[in-house]
Amino acid sequence: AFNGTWKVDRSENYDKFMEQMGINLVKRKLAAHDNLKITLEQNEDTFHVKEVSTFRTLELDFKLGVTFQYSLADGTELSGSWVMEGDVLKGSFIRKDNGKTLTTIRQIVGDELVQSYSYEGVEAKRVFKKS
Ligand code: MYR
Repeated sequence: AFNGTWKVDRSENYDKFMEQMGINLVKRKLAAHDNLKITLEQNEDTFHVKEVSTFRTLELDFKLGVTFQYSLADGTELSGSWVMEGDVLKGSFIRKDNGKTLTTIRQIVGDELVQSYSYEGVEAKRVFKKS
């Protein structure tokens, strides 16, 4: 269900979320128009991810339940994993610089992919359409 290429359509509270993450105004303004496109390809419990944005292009593989490293576009390093609960992908990642946890959920709602983020009491959402 997650397979395909997903292009960000809209975001909710993403600026506040990035602010809570400590990202400065200039970077937040750029990130608001990052044209993020995520391609997901699932094979049993392994996912191949291609991420394309105005910031960068990267590809990675992760296995459900297995910890991996991931860097945000600003260089902030995270370590964590995704698990599948029913039809929902749940991610829990720890920031290496301060030990704080960022959680995120991916789910299909109608014909959209909704990714929710939570960090230190602030939540945000980005909604992607299949392209
Ligand atoms: C992936 O599945 O796409 C790779 C792992 C993603 C890790 C969690 C992503 C959190 C992104 C938060 C972006 C907000 C930046 C302030």
